[in-house]
Amino acid sequence: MIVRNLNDARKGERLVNSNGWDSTRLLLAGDNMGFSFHITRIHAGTSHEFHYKHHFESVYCISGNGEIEDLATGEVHQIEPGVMYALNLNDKHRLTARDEMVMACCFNPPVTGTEVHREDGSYAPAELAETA
Ligand code: 9YT
Repeated sequence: MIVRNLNDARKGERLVNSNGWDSTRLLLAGDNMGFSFHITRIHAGTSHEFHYKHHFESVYCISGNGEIEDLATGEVHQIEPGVMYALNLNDKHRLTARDEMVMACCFNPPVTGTEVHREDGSYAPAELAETA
């Protein structure tokens, strides 16, 4: 069994800081669960274009609110606590936070811990990523 505390994880390398958001990777590829599990904070007033071409991601909003735009269709969905979205089509999207949003995210295949967004908004495919 694996048991990890978010506040402890935020004190070490599991906390990845980026421009306008951070992500604490509570489960990574090295845990051999078949998915990774992260708690992400999207900072208030920021907007991000992401395109996980090589991963499926599901995201559950714990707190805060904002919106997600499907960049293929232009459809906009409001995100608030209790709402989940799943990028089952590797959907290219724009995520905008009105206030700080705290989200629980799962990635399949799991991220290894080293990923940052590439210029096209994706993370590298699992076979190119380092193993955590
Ligand atoms: C919700 C979202 O896509 N945030 C960007 C970071 C990503 N979820 C991650 O690496 O945790």
